Amino acid sequence: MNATQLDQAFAVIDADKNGFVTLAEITSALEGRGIPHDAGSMDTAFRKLDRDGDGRLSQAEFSGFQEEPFKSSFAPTLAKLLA
Ligand SMILES: [Ca+2]
Ligand SMILES: [Ca+2]
Repeated sequence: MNATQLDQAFAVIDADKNGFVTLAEITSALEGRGIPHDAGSMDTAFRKLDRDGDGRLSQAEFSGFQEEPFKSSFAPTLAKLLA
């Protein structure tokens, strides 16, 4: 998944188009498309990526999914949002 695809996944997940994604938006995007994921590890990753702790991920924070240790676990899952 490249940077463009990551931006596209962000746009798909950001259902209310406010420029931030919440854990609820991520979960709903994945579940709405029947994409299997581990809710517990997604929750853990979300908290780690939320560097300013405001409970939502900016596009910059979201780009952390592109970096290890998150990339191997989550990039394939997020890529399915674009399929
Ligand atoms: Ca949003
Ligand atoms: Ca944040």
